[in-house]
Amino acid sequence: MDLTRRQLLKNGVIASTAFYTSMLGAAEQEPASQRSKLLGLVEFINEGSMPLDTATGDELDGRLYCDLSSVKPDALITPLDVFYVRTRASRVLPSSKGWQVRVEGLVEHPLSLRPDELVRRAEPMGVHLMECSGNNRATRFGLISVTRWSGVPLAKVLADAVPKKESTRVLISGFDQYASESLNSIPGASWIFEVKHLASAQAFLATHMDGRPLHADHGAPLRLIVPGWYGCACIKWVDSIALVDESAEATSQMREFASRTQQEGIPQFARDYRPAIIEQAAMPTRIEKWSKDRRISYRVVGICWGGSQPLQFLEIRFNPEEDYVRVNHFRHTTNDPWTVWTHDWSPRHPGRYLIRLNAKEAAQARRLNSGYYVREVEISDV
Ligand SMILES: Nc1nc2c(c(=O)[nH]1)N[C@H]1C(S)=C(S)[C@@H](COP(=O)(O)O)O[C@H]1N2
Ligand SMILES: [Mo]
Repeated sequence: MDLTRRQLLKNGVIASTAFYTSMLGAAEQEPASQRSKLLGLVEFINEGSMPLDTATGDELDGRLYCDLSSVKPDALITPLDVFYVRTRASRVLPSSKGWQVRVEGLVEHPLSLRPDELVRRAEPMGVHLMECSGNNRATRFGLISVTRWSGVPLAKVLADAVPKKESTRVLISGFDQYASESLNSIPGASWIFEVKHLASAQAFLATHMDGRPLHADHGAPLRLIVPGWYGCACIKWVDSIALVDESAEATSQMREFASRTQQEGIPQFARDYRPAIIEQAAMPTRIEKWSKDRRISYRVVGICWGGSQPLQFLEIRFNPEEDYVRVNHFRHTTNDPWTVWTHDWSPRHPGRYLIRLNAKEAAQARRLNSGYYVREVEISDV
């Protein structure tokens, strides 16, 4: 049902007040005499041209960019088959039957855990967003998704192994051998976290997405999820959890992603890395063209995510020479996962518009403030 609706929407043939009112809430229903008709979507321009919602490539160069235009207030969770993928499963990935996760390093009781044990211990872990730190205009911002996760809290696994007093950090590594060489990425995914950061973020070893066993491309049998952190820290195909101390050097993955996770230079030691958290961000994801009483108007739908405090308001600007105005329909109650907002827009002239959001109250929003999430459209009818 939802798929058909998405396809219909893309072709602009849905003209239903039912859909319109589902976005506005019953209070703003329009009388039947003033029927509104959704004419279609306006595509963003000057972005990558790769296909969306389709897996391409293999292993380290395998990707799936999800189509954010289907995110709506009533469709917050990304359909599983189009949850973004950055690095597809290795062709030489061992079967999960013999898989072991070693809990090792500075621990009193080294452990070797089997995936089926962890699946038995899995509990609901909530709905969380994941975004690749390399998500940008060239990737059509398709490297961001939301799902409902289950798994085992990392704190429980660590407690079972009893970390030694001198341990302060945790090195989490995944299986990263591939049959073919990558053109763009360095193999070897592992990240070092401060124990207290993993605890405060409520990190977990995920076993299920949206009630289904993890797919190989998403890190089966086990992957790490650190809510609120960039995807590059969310190691897939986890096979080792090692307690380390302050002398630990940064991993190749941390160095590769240093600038994208806003580090100062490329620090040599793990202790000199800032948490790879997603600061407050927001962007438009869909521009609807409507006819209301035979007049053309537009509705911008977008998302707001990251950060640590809900915002009272969000501002939007259509081209640098215009002023920021408050987004009409914005209610922010959580920083994870994303919040969908809508804004009514009646551009005065045809032409190109650079749409940009501003979160004045956010403590930190470096990417957003740098114009990183700006998106452009060409409006022909006003
Ligand atoms: N083992 C391993 N884990 C990994 C990676 C990888 O290449 N190898 N890529 C990371 C990056 S950069 C991202 S954005 C997320 C993507 O997770 P997904 O493909 O399930 O969306 O996985 C992370 N975990
Ligand atoms: Mo990533």
